[in-house]
Amino acid sequence: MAQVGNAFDVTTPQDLDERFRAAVGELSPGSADLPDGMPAELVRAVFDAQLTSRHLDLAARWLRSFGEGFYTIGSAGHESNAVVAAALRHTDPAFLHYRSGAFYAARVAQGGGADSVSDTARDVLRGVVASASEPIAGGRHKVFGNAAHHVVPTTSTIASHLPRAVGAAFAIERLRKVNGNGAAGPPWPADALVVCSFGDASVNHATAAAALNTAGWIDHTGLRLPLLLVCEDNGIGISVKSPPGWVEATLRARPGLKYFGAEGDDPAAAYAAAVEAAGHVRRTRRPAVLHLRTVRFMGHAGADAEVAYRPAADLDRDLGRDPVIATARLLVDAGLATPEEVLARYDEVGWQVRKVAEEVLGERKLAGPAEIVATLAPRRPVRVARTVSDLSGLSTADRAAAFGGRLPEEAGPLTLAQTINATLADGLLANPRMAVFGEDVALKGGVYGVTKGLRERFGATRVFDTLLDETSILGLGLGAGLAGMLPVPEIQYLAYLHNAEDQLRGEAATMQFFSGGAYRNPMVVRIAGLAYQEGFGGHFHNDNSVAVLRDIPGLVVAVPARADDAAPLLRTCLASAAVDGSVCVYLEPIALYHTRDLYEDGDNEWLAPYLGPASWADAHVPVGRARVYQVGSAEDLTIITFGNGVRMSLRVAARLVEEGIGARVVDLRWLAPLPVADVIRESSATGRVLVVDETRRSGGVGEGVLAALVDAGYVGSVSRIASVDSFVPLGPAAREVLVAEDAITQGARALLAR
Ligand SMILES: Cc1ncc(C[n+]2csc(CCOP(=O)(O)OP(=O)(O)O)c2C)c(N)n1
Ligand SMILES: [Mg+2]
Repeated sequence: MAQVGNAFDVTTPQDLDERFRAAVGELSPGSADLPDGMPAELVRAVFDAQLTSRHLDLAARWLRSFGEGFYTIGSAGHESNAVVAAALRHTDPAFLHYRSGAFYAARVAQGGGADSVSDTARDVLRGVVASASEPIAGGRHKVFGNAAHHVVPTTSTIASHLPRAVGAAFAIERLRKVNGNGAAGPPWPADALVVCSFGDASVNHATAAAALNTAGWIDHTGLRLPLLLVCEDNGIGISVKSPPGWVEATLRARPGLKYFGAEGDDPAAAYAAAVEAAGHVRRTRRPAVLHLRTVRFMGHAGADAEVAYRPAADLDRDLGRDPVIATARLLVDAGLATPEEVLARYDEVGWQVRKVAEEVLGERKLAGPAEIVATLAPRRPVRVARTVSDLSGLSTADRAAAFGGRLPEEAGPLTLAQTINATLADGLLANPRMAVFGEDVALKGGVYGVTKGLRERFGATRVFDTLLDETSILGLGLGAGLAGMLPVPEIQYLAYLHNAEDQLRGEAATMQFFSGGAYRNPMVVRIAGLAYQEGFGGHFHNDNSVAVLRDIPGLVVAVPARADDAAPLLRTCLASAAVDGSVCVYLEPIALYHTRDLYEDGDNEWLAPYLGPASWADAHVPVGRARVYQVGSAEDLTIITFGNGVRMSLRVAARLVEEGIGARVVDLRWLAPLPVADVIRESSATGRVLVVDETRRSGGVGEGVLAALVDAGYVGSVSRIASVDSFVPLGPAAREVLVAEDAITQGARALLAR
C-alpha cells in the first residue's frame, strides 16, 4: 500500500482489499441489538450485495489489466445504495447511476434466484467484457439493466435518464385512470414507485435541473408522481469537488420534493432513511429525494490517477468511511458473524465473482454490423400495415360521438392542419393508451389549431398541456412509452427541439439498441417546422434544419406535404410506434397547415377529403415509400423534393409543361429512412435529377439524396437547389436564403440544357 505519512496517495484494488481485511480483523464480536426494522436476514442480504459489487469492481480492473475488460467505472464506496434496493420492491422500476452496482446486486437477490452472487456477476461482467450474451445490451454497452428485475438500462450521458424517470412515474399514475377504460395493465404494478439514482455533480446538469423542476411542477399542480430520486453524493465529479453543502442546499430548495438525507457509512440509519423516503413516496404518490452521502474509491475510472487532483488526506478520510466495512461492523457488533466469518464470506463471494469473470471473458463478442444493429430499430412493415387495416373496424357510433356528431369524412375537403387533427382524434379513439401533450396543445388547441378540440373530446387525462420545457416534454414521452402508453408529444417549433435533442438522440433512439428490445419507447413526436410562413417569425419559427434528425440511427422522420398524405403517414407512425416501438418524428410544415390552393387562388387543389376507416388499408403508406406525381409526359426530368418543395415543384412542373417539358415530382415523404428504391427508380426513368431541398445546402436532406444516387451507381445528370447556409432572417429577406420557385425553374432548364 503506497503511503505518504499515514495517508494514501492513490487507492488501488489492493489497498481496498488489504484495508478491508485489516479493518474487519480489528473488530470484536458483540451482542448489540440490531436497529428496529432491520432483521438479520436483511443485513446479511445487504452485505452480500455490497460484497458482490465490491468484488465486481475488483474483477473489472483485473479483466482490464490484461485487455479483456472494457469498462472500469465502479461502485466502490457507493455500496450503501444496496439499502435503497432493500427498502424497495423488486417490481419498482429502477433507472440506475453507473455506481449503483450494489443496488443492482440487491435487486437481483430480491428476484429470488438460486445464486444471486453469480447471477449478478454474470450480468455485470458480461457487460464489462462486451459479451454478446450480456442479458440486456448484448455487449453493446456496459449497463445496469435487466427486464426480469425491472432495471431499465440508462446511458452514460449524465442526468439524461432523469426526465424519463419522471415520465415513467407520471405514466404509472396516468395508467391507473386509463385502465378504467378497460386497457391492459402497465408492466409495473399500479402501486409501484420509480427509483432513479444519479451523482452529485449531475445535480447541476440542465437535464437534471429540468427533471427536478418538472417533478416539483407536477406535484405543485396536484398531480401525483411516485418518484424516488436518489443522489449518490461522493462529493466529486471526476476531479471537480461539489462545493461543501451545495448538493444538500440545492436538493432541499426544490419545491415539491421532500428531502431525506443519509450517511452511507451508517447502514442502519441509511436503511431507515430509505424506508422512510420510499414509504413516503409509495403512500402519498409524491416525489422525494434521498441524499445518500457516499465516498468514491479507485478514482473516477480505471485510468484516473486521483493523486493528481485529490489531496492524500481526502483519500485517507474516504477510506475511513467504507460502507462495506460499516456493514461488516454492524454484523459483528450484533453477533451475527465473527470477523473470521465475515472474511470467509468476503473471500467466498470474491471467488464466485472471479470464477464468473474467468467464464465470461472468452465469450463471443458481437460480430458484424448486421448483428450489432439487429436490436436498433426492428421493423415489421406487414404487421404495421395490418394494424392500420384492423382499424377499419372502428365503430361509426364511437367516431360520431368522438367527432361531436360530424365525421371528418363528411366535412368536405380539409387542410393539412384539419387532417392532422382528425387523424389524431381517430388515433385517440382507436388506442386508449395514446396521449397528446405539449406546450399549448390542450386548452388552446395548439398555436396553429392543429390539436383544437381534442382535450374537450378526449379529456385532460389524454390531451394535456405541459410545462414549458422540451427536455421534460420528451422525457414524459420516453417514460410514458416505457410504461406502455403511446405518447404523442408536440414540440411547438423545430428550432426548440434542439435544446432537448439529446432526449431523442441519446435516450429514445438508443433504448432498443441497449436493451435488446426488452424496453422500447414507442413515440410519435409531432414537430411544427420548416420555413415559408408568410409574414411571421424569423428563424425561430421558420427553422429549416433537420440535420440533427437525419443521422440518428433508427429514427423515423415523416414530412407530410399535403392533407391526403398527412393522415396515412401519421397512422403509419402511430402503428409503427405501437407495433415496433419505433421512435417517429412527424414534421409538420407550418406554412402548409392552412394552405388551400395549389396552382391559382381559389382552386382548392391543396385540400383533400378525409377518408373513413374503410379506406385506410388501401391508403396505407409504408415507412420509406415516396409519392410520385407525373406531370405532362413525365419523361424529361425528375424533381426530388419534400415538404414545401412539393408544392413549389408541382407549380413549377405545371409551367414547364407549357414549355413542353414533362417532369415527375417525387415527394420523399420520409426523410429517414429515405425512400432510396423509389428515388433510384424515378431518377433512372428520366436520367435527369433536380433535387429541390428547402433545408440547408450543408447537412440538408439533399446531401442524403445525392449520396443515395451515387451509392446506387446512378449515372445520369443531377443538380441541386438548396437553401443558403444561413439562419432564416425576418421579413421579406427570408426569400433571399430559401429555395424559391424561380430557382427551381432555372435549375430545371439548366439541367435540360446540359
Ligand atoms: C452530459 C455529460 N457530460 C459529461 C460527461 C462526462 N462525465 C462522466 S461522469 C462525470 C462526472 C459525474 O459526477 P457525479 O455526477 O458526481 O457522479 P460520480 O461519477 O461522482 O458518481 C462526467 C463529467 C457525461 N458522461 N455526460
Ligand atoms: Mg460524484
